[in-house]
Amino acid sequence: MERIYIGMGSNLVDPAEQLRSATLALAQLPQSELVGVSAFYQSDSLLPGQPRYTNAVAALDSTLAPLELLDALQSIENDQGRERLERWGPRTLDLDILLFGDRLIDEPRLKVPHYHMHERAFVLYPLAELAPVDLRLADGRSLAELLNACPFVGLERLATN
Ligand code: A4P
Ligand code: MG
Repeated sequence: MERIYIGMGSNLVDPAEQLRSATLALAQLPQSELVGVSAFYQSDSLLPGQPRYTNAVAALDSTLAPLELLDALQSIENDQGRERLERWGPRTLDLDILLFGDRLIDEPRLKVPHYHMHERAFVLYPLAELAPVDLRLADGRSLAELLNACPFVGLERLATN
């Protein structure tokens, strides 16, 4: 079993409900056990002119291979009506593999750790609810260091999931 952290994001068609459905789908994945889900956080889109996002992080233990997990996550996205019209476009559901054990993965379809995760408050703060602060990225930086460098600005933590 490896511990995997998955970033969830939505800014279309009832985002909180999208994340709740995604959580149920993650709990059904084969060879896997859903360990926890963070609170939901709202923030403005990194791209102006898009609806606000709701984001959360899920922790999963799994024996799936990384590309098998990516395939499974993309079918969950598709089941929830994801349309890939433009990169970074608004989406009903985005599931990103943030960390996969302590692996460094650099394949055409999959880069882990997820690029930019280290500077995104909407990834780091929910991740910190689930992961130990001495968790280290493959490049040696700890989650505590990343949080220190990333202010909790523009994030709204929702009281209920
Ligand atoms: N891919 C490579 N590495 C990974 C990985 N670690 N996890 C490939 C998942 N997929 C990975 O992704 C494009 C391709 O990336 C996939 O086919 C896969 O093979 P996608 O989900 O189709 O496209 P995308 O989501 O538009 O691109 P990307 O790069 O995932 O965008 P981001 O970084 O997710 O940015 N603002 C707020 N507040 N909250 C957000 O969540 N998200 C975005 C999108 C912009 N602004 C945001 C948010
Ligand atoms: Mg994505």
